[in-house]
Amino acid sequence: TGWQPPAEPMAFPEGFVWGAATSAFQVEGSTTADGRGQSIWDTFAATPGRIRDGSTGDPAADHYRLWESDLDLVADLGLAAYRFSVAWPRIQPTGSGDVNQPGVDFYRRLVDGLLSRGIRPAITLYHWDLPQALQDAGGWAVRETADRFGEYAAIMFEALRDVDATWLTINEPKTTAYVGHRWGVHAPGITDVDQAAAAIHHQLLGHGRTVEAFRASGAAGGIGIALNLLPVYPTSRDADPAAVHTDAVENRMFLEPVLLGRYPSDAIGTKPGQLPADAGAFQDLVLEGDLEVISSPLDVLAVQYYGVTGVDETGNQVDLYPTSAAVWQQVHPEGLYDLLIDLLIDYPDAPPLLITENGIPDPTPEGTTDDVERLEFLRAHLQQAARAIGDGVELAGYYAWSLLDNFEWAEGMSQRWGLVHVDFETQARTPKASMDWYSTVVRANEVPPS
Ligand code: GBH
Repeated sequence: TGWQPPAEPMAFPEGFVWGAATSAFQVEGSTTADGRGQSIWDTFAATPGRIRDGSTGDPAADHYRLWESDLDLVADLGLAAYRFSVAWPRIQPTGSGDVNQPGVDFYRRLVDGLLSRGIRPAITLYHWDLPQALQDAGGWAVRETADRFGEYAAIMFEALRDVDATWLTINEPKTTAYVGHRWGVHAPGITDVDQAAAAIHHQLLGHGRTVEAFRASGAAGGIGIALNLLPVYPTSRDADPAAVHTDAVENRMFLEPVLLGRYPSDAIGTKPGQLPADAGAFQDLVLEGDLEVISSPLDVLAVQYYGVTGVDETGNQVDLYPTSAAVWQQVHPEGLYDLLIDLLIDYPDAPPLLITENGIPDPTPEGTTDDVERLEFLRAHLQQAARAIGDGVELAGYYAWSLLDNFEWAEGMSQRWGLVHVDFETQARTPKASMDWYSTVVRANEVPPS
């Protein structure tokens, strides 16, 4: 619409961090190797009807066994950074107590392999694979899980305390709360809005405790949280109030406690767009001192951007822009600019930003290596990122989602998000056209015009 990209390449600041991302359950496979315990996603994937194509976390992209050649690939592609997650059940098979040393050793090898190739690690501590034993004890709906998370995180800080890494506490607490506990489409498959609300607070509390554990550990590097944010556009004047409430539920419910030390007053209630949970019960979960812990200062705010939503006057989310092969993804590159600028205005004291996920699936389940749509998606979004930097946004880096085709949660292996194609029969890796293009962007530190 309004803004047109320049005819010349758009340069990024010196030192801008270019990477690609994965997560443990989505790529590793080997779900029973070396003492790994069971996670809620193992349970969920084993439940008939939960995963579209019936696939499980085994072998996924077999990365637990192929990690070394995968790191060679990352290096060959010229990426400066790689984001992965630690599978909590590899570290503590039942989510508490003794350390499973072979699990820690795997991530130590991975990190050393990155460092020896000159690649910066970004390490997510929780990307949805909760130990099943903790779910059996109530999962994120209970407060104890926040304590357990802090303890697990401390194990990892100790094990990797010498590493200059970007640590991320929790990946998308919103998704775990809403998709996992309200809609039941993700593990643990619960459909209870009050448990969803409780899961928000307990994840954020776990996040805060983990930040405290990080400071106490004296580990190198920095720490943040990865929030998936969703710019909300009202479809008419009459839709304005509902859009404000939707923004509270989708964005401010997470941004405000983490950055400002308070929950928004308009997220929970019975008005259009609000989270229809029990607001009183939610307040009862928030104990004295919790919000101080949750708002412990961060080194980075990680933003994951996939698209936007429209909201009508009844509070329903409606399509304003064309969707990708993922029905929930309304593709609108300018939404990334809007989001970054809104963060700059609304949270002037926020730490520097990092985009830790952005991407699009292949148009068909079989996938393609001639992925022009993805290439153009990346180009358009990187142009908007460069534009936002030019307008004052402090953006430290960008990680494409995803390095590899992988296990796409409820969609199983039938939705491919990789910049590298994976043949799931042979586990052969083939960079797609988008990856070849992205490599040139990374090496030049600028995004060319189309
Ligand atoms: C990210 O979530 C995840 O961090 C990553 O692991 C994932 O592979 C990637 O996106 C691609 O999906 O089925 O209608 O209930 C992005 C946010 C939240 C979008 C859950 C899909 C499910 C919608 N996602 N949502 S629905």
